[in-house]
Amino acid sequence: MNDVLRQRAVDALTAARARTAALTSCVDDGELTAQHSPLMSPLVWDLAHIGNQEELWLLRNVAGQQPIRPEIDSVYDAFQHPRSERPSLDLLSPGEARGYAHDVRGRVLDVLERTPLEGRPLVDAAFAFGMVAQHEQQHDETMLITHQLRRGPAALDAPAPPHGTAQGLPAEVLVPGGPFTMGAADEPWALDNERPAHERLVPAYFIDTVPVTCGAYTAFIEDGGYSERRWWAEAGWEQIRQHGIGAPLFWRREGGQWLRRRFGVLEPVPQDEPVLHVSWYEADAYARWAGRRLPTEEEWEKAARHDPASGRSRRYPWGDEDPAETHANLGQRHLRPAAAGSYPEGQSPLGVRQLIGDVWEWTSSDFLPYPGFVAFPYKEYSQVFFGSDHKVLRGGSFAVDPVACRGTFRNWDLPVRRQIFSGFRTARDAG
Ligand code: AVJ
Ligand code: FE
Repeated sequence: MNDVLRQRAVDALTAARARTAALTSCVDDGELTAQHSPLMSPLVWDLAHIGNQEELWLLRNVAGQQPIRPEIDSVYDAFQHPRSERPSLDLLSPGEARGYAHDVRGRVLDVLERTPLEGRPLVDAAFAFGMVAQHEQQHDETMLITHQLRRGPAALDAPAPPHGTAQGLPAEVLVPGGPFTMGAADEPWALDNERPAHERLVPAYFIDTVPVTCGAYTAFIEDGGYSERRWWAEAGWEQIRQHGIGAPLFWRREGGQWLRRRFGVLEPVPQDEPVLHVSWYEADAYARWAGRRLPTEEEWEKAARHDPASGRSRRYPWGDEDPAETHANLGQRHLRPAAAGSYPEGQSPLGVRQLIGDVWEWTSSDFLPYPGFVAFPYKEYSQVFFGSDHKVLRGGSFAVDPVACRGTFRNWDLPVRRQIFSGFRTARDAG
């Protein structure tokens, strides 16, 4: 068992590092140190931050080692410096950052070799390695967002995802009222905010079978959705007025059609693809225009995990098996969401599709702790973000690795954010 846990940790860490290397080797050093948007860090900051967190969480905390370079800790502490200021810090050069992360990783693999992973408090050691792999994958998604914001010719490429269809599927699915188990129980790498598992009573509701598509969203735009005050939450209305927003980020109108810029390529907006790069306010306004609403976080999770036949909650919509390529669009295998209706093998027991992968889905819920929440390993991981500032996103995007995605996984962000790989689906009360 120890060997299985150890191998799983090695594999997850190795896969994350391969992705980090790919994202930071396809552009030159000038582009690694440049700031492509004030919303993002220079790529070289993420690279060294990945190494620094790994050093803190595994070498210092788990193994009790002394700091390798204590003078750099504050530079890579996300709480000390907002992203917009990071280019002006005394950052490690790309070569130094790579060398540092590589050095940390070598020592981590030595520690992993020597650390028993089973049993209390050793389960926590196994978790710590999983958490570090997830952290690196989360920053890989962050770096992919930076790539999307970057100007200039494409630096990344990937094959197109499978092209399914929503034709013939019902527009919405009825989820019957009743209790379900929310949150993670036997999920070894679940983060603190996904715990503990607890029962929720959820009244019956309808939820969209597939995420809202670019085509459907275009109908909202062309119906004057962005110029009608009544669809918008107050702060959302202010944001679109102040910044002159009239379409999802990266869209532009040219020659009578909608185009979008995607990783350096300008292309017609695909009508049947889930809409991407919308803020919570845009999702909320669309839902109101459509006579619907965003699902709550518990409605989203019940649609994704509840098995009405057995009454138990699954790890994923399709069952308990880890994600396979036929289940979901995850792991940056593709650089876009798949058409709505794709991945029939990944659907939930009630037939809801694409809950996992493709686009992060905004929910109506604030990011709050579950009853019985305990911060672990630090309150800076989740707890400091709880409250009404952040909205919860669920399900993961095409850019999320399977190790950092499950039916219980909770992401959060500010409702104005739209550079993230965010989309949504809508819901309504039943009865
Ligand atoms: C869970 C994606 C909101 O990027 O701020 C990375 C993940 N936490 N480093 C973020 C995270 C610490 C986090 N999100
Ligand atoms: Fe981080």
